[in-house]
Amino acid sequence: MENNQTMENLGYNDFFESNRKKLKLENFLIARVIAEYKGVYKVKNTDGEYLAKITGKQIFDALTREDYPAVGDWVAITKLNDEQAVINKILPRKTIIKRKYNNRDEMQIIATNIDAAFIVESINRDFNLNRFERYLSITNDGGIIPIIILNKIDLISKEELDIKLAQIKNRFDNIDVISISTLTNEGIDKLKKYISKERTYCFLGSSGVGKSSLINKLLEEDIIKTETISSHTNRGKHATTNREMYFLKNGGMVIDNPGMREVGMTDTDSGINQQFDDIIAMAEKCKYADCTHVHEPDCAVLSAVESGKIDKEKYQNYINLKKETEFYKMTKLAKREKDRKFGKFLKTVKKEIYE
Ligand SMILES: Nc1nc2c(ncn2[C@@H]2O[C@H](COP(=O)(O)OP(=O)(O)OP(=O)(O)O)[C@@H](O)[C@H]2O)c(=O)[nH]1
Ligand SMILES: [Mg+2]
Ligand SMILES: [Zn+2]
Repeated sequence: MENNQTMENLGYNDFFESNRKKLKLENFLIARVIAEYKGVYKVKNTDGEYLAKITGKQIFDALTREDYPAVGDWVAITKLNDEQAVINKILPRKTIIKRKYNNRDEMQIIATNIDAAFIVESINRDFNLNRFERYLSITNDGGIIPIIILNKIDLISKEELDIKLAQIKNRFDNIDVISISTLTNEGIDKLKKYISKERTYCFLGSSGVGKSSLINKLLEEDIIKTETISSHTNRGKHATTNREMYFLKNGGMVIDNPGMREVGMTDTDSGINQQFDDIIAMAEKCKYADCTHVHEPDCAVLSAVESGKIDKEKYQNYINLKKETEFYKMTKLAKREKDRKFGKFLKTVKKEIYE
């Protein structure tokens, strides 16, 4: 990186600066989290890069995963030496992408403070409209612009590609789609046009779809290690194992992510409602205000599905995503109640000890 880099070049702007003042952090150095390893973060500012950990107090005070730093965050740090620092505080986030990633209802932050997300599927065997819809719901929810990438178009015919493009257009009519092959370079120039200086982007998608290969194209150098498909399927191995931000020559920043097996909903209501706005609008005409659109009589949504006005697969996906977010919120509530009771219990025990 050039030495005359500014904080703006790293994505800093008035939003973060005003929050820094509000939180009275003027005496701290500010840096951006550019990589995450197990419990250790790489942070970067105009002076350089540091490996950093959070304070014990932060760990003690953390209530959810959202209280821990994530790649993309702006943080207040204290330098320990030229290589190490401590993260004292996370500045409020402008945008966030999160998901539920296992059946223990754990939430994970994928990235923060990004402007747009490229949702990648490989066209030959990974293509799935429902999965796109999941990603679109979580990007909507975080206030992030989504762009769909169909990669590996060298593996199918022009006719097959046109059919898939029509399916996407039919299901998501106002999302930009880029068809790419990192093998033939088709579409790479189009992708480059989406990336502006001082803005941050991230690549999302299953393992093996070509996220790292795409970023290598943007870097114009094979900086990131990629894995051949046969070893992917044979060993179920992820080539990329940690989240990391890369800096492009044009001044844009891109975050590479490990492939995701599950894109579960958290408290994603608003993102889902945005994604399925035609169903939400139709629901206004249901007989019951609390209609779940599954079994009620005079349900306008079910009628629209029957008449073909609403795509059946889209409707089914809507019901599934809605169920997931309700379930997530319910288990969170139950957990909080348990924690509250445990807190009370501790208090009584303490009282008994002191009395
Ligand atoms: N045929 C074809 N193969 C591609 C294309 N892009 C990437 N690949 C291959 O797909 C395999 C996986 O690519 P990666 O870039 O490692 O995929 P990834 O999405 O980063 O995977 P994870 O890091 O595991 O999430 C590699 O063998 C690439 O060479 C493409 O456009 N066409
Ligand atoms: Mg990768
Ligand atoms: Zn209904």
